[in-house]
Order: sequence, then structure tokens, then C-alpha cells
Amino acid sequence: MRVFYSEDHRLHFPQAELSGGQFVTPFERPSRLEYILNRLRKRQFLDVVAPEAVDMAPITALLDPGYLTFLETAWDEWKAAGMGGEIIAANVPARGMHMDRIPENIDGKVGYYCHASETAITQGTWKAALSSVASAQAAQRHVAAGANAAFALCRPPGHHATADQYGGFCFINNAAVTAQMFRDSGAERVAVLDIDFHHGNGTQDIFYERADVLFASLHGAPQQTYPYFIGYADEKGRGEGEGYNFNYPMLSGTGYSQWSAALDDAIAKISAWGAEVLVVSLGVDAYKDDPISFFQLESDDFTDAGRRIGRMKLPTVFCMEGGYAVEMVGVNTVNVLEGFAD
Ligand code: SP5
Ligand code: ZN
Repeated sequence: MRVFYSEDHRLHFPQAELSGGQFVTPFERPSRLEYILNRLRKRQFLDVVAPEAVDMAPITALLDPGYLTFLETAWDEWKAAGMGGEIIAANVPARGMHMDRIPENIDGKVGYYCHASETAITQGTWKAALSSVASAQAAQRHVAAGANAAFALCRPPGHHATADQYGGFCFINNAAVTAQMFRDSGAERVAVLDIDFHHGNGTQDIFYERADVLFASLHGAPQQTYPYFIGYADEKGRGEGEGYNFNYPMLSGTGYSQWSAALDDAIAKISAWGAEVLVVSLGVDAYKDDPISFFQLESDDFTDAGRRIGRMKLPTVFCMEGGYAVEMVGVNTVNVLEGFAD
């Protein structure tokens, strides 16, 4: 399986993540990818290539152009306004306020385009986010050209980013761009399966009213974890999209027997629908020792999960998402890929 990877992810490394009222070293850090690359090498995934330049056209068509301009210019505006630190949202629109006018002031704009203030923007964030989505695009082209699978080793991750909001360590929704590119290249039915511990709110939101992209997500129950305000089982899609969104929220302590039953159900939905291609949002934060999550998956369970996904026999792009138990992120990620290829 070919792996697409860009070194430019390193340009995004905030000093600060707001966690428990303190600024801590971000959980989502560059070393995550070093562990994955080392493990890939060790397990003979030697076909690792840098993506070609990002193709902006499918990104601006799917996402909000004003949001993309914001991401591109935010750092310069922040500095020009005399702000001393990294970009952290302090004022976000909440109940009773209005979102129909976008502030001119950069501090206000940051709040408008942010949904979770743990996530900082830095000087290199835009370029890193573009390199991340470039890997997803290269993986999509590789599979559209006939490969049975590809792994986009994306960083920063993407599944929490909507068409016009960042947060949850995500800026551009790599999996959503990938799914849309499959539609544009002729696939009629595209499924996105999200196995990251957190609900893929951004992907859900982007495709919520569409019947051509089915979304299924296994995740920590929103009453107990981020993103808190979305991800319940009764969110099934709206309008034409009704019946094409499947959420599997699970409570703290969930282990592989329950998790794999949810996975099987999601796989059955995807297969019954007749999906032609699959995009997997591949997070490994369902692992038992993940520092910010509460499922109980063992490393071997990731192999088994990959095997179940592989039995669908669909052309598949894996997009890297979360996973923060850095020492084991490589093993768990590659286990999914090995199970899939089995
Ligand atoms: C891609 C992805 O996995 N994003 C996850 C974003 C999670 N954001 C909330 C983080 C909350 C961290 N709380 C720290 C508690 C430490 N015990
Ligand atoms: Zn996650």
C-alpha cells in the first residue's frame, strides 16, 4: 500500500494547547508521525512518497472560501494587530448571539471561525494544513487510478473541521475533500467510515444534507466527551441526506466487543447501500492508553478492525486523524493497515 506523506506537517507545532485551564504541550504533536513512519518502515511499508502540490479547486468548491482566506491570512492579521502569542479563540458566538455578520477585527474573526479553543493557529499552520490535504488528494488520485488502497499520512488531522470552522486540532477536512474528489472523478456512492475516538463532526456537517456521501462514525458519547454538542445516534441526516448519516456513540469504558459490533453494523450499512469507494478517517485514539480518550481497545483489536474493513473489498483511502498515546500510535495505525491488506 502506497503511503503519501509531506514533511511540511512540521510547520504546524503550537507551543500551547488550552487544557484544564492551562497551556500544555499539544497532544497533537509532530512526533506522532515519526512513530508512524518508523513503524511503517519496520513493517515493510516502504513505498512512502511526497504528494504533488495541493489542488485548491476541489477545496474551494467544497469548503467556504471566506474561511480558507481566513486561515491563510489569520497569522499576519494577528501579528499586525499586536497580539503577542499564538492564535487562541477567546470570544465565540454562543446562544442568543448572531452569526450572520463576520467581524472585521481579527480577534472577532478567530472566534467566528473556531469551534474549540484548545486548538491554536501558528505561523505555519496554513501551509501545514495544505500539505496534509495534499497527501489526501494524492492518495485519492492513486486509488481513482486503480490502486486498491492508499494511506494518506495526514497531519494536522481533518475530521473536526467543517466547511467554515476549525477546532479539535483540525483545519481542513482531508477526508471530506477526498470523498468529494471521488464523486468528482465518477463514483456515484462514496462512504466515509470514521473510527477515530472522537465524533467526525466536520465530515457529518459537510455531507449532512447529501445522499451521495454516506457517513458513519464510531465515537465517545457526546454527553461525555468532545465535541459534546453533536454526534448522537438520532442524527440521521436532513432533507435528501436523511438516512445517510450513522452515529455510534459509546460510553466511557467501551471495549472491543461492543466497539466491533458497532463497526460491523456500520460496515453492513455501507455494503448494503452499495458504496463504490471508501474513505476511512483513521484515528487510533480508541486505544486503551490514549491520554484524552476513554475506550479500551488493545493493539491487536486494531488489526482485527482493519481486517473487517478490508472484507468490504472496496477501493479505500485511509486519512490519518487522531491518536495521542505516541509510543503506540505507530503500532496501532499500521495494525489497521496490515489487517486491511490481509
Ligand atoms: C483529531 C482528534 O482526535 N481531535 C481531538 C480533539 C480533542 N479536543 C479536546 C481535548 C481535550 C483534552 N483534555 C485533556 C484531558 C487530559 N486528561
Ligand atoms: Zn480523535
